[in-house]
Amino acid sequence: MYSQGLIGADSHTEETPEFLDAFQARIDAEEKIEPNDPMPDGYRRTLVRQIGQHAHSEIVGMLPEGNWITRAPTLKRKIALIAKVQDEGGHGLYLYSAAETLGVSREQMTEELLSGKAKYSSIFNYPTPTWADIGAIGWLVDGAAIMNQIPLCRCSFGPYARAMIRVCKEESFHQRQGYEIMMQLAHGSKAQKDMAQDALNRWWWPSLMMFGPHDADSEHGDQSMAWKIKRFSNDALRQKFIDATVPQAEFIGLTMPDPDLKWNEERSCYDHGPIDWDEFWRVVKGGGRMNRDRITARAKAWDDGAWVHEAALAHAEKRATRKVAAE
Ligand code: BYC
Repeated sequence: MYSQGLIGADSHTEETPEFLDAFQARIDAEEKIEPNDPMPDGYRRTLVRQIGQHAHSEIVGMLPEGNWITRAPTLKRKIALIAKVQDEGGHGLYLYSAAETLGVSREQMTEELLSGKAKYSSIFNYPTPTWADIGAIGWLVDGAAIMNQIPLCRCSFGPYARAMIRVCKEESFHQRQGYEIMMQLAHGSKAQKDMAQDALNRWWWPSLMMFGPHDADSEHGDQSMAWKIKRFSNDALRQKFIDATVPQAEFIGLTMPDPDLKWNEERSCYDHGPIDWDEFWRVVKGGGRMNRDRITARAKAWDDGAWVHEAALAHAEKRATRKVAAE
């Protein structure tokens, strides 16, 4: 997907069976792989793809919530929402930096997002028509993100794993602010409770899709698990999320929009109804309600910010020239 630069590890390492075995032995011994270490090209490409997609998701993820900053119902809600959206921007920056250590530039990654070559999470292509959507995003979307990201703190690639530690702490605050919004709405007037239930109805299934296709259809899953980039499969994390979230909905008196959802004594987890994978792939391929708006907004932000970018680069170049001249 991304063209590979030459920064970091030697991209010409010959991938002999001995080299691949030695690399796998490091992974199996739980050693962290660092940017300048020799690594198989596939490992590097998988990380650039996943970290790039993750970074784009954080940045695009600022848009649906940013939409509500000027309309948050109280000053306190507005302060919390601004802080949350700002955190997402920070997460995107750590992640772009982690990907850059693998020899891909931020410009390349952004171009691939804007051209539609690079993906971002399907979840951000749904609209946020009511205030309860902000509660549902915090509770469900950040809740799903935490479930996915806690294991990434143990990812075999050092810069990604370290970035995830801070990201997860912040996501935990985001999840609570969302759940607290839902709790207050669910305990409010009938209209407020209905609004909360409607948001849950619209966000539940897309949240389950965030974990990616079923294991049998996950193209990269097995290799990523062998490389300990991913620690759990898509279905395993989805199940953990369902099991953690259903009691939270019950606690605030909301109903999951899945008639097949049932506790399974034998498996000690919830069974759930079928996920609409046609919808998932349609949204991933650009056919969601908000895909076009999201990319248009990102393209505008990139173009509007070009002068800042150029000024920062010119400043950095000038400093480097001065440093060389002084040596
Ligand atoms: N949306 O082989 P698979 C957040 C793609 S942001 C779109 O299982 P993999 C937040 C997948 O890329 C949350 N595409 O892939 C921010 C692959 O296509 P390519 C973002 C998806 O990589 C603001 C194909 O389907 N989190 O937290 O092994 C506010 C086959 O899938 C999706 C991350 O990015 C999807 N949902 O596993 C609030 C976490 N799912 O690339 C919250 C890091 C799958 O071959 N990423 N695809 O063209 C991951 O953990 C993994 O990349 C995934 C997919 C579990 C998502």
